[in-house]
Amino acid sequence: NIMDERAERVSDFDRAMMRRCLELASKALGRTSPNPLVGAVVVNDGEIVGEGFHPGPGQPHAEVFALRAAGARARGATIYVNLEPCNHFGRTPPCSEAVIAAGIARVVIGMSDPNPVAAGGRDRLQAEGIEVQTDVEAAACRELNEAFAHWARHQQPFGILKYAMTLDGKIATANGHSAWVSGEAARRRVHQERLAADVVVVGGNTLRQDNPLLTTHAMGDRNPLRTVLSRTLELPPDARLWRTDVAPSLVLTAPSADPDRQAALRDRGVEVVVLEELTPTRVMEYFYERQLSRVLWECGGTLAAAAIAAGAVQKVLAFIAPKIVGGATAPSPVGDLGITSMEKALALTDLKIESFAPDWLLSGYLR
Ligand code: AOF
Ligand code: ZN
Repeated sequence: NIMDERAERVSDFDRAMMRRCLELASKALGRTSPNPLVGAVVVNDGEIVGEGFHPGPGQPHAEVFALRAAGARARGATIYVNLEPCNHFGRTPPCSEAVIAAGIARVVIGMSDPNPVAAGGRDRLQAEGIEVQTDVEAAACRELNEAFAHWARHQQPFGILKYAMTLDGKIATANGHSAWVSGEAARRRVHQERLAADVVVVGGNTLRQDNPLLTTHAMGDRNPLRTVLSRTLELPPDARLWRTDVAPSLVLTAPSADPDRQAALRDRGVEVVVLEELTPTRVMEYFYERQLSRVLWECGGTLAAAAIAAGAVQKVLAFIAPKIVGGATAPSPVGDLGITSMEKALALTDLKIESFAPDWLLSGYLR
């Protein structure tokens, strides 16, 4: 039985080392796009002799740092890495060759490389007579690099729609008041999501109504590119988003936008880019061109519906607060999708529910 054999060869220790790889990989959270988050650990005789992670594009890969740290103790050792070692000359040489040259005896891999250009390390290592185990802690490994996998497979950024709603499905009261739907724990979780994101997107309405800062706050010195989509540029002159000393801001607009308003924003250090067509599809293409691979939509219902309809949302993070505001005209998280029958409802898969007391986070994926 193949599963039994595999179970014997992959131990709890192996799984713990793979978890360590993910922890190391996460040190570069938000800094590696369009590259993946990768960590590596070298273990000789049950002892960790080297660790490393990939800091970002153009820099050495995780395996290289871990092998360097291990030095001669890599000979006969096991290397753990959450992504299949690359087998290509990209910005850096192939990790498969580095692993072979170091005299590694066993390679434990979390997931295969979804990038067809770099894949093949596993076969290369096996051909060399090295023992290889794959798919160790696979679910956690795939989740950490879900944006990279989508990017590599579809040549598109990965879109995440985040919203916070009351138990009766409202994101604000009827007059637009929304601070705050969810509590502190949930909001901290959102800051963490911003840490992992390359871009955060809102529309002009959210900017006018909520005046959000859209930073990671205390989560670290790194912030996503804070982006507003606005055709008219009718935006408050004193918005918190124009504090470009805190984090960079980008306004995407249409050719019809008033040049004086564009100039006023640029004077404040805001980057203004005119797109021929201000649609979620074009916006995602633009992000792809800029190699921004994880896009967090924190917009209101109208833009959220347009993003979903355009296929710009792959994952949904729905925070649910145990409160009721009522109101037939109070806004809800997703506007009109043109769905008239319940069988046509968009179904989420791979659901997860987590507690951020007093709120809940329900997350899942859209096909
Ligand atoms: C690994 N270990 O730590 C990373 C890998 O341009 P390059 O040379 O940086 O190559 C980027 C590709 O290599 C990237 O698309 C992905 O397929 C793989 N990334 N591979 O063995 C690492 N970051
Ligand atoms: Zn590599």
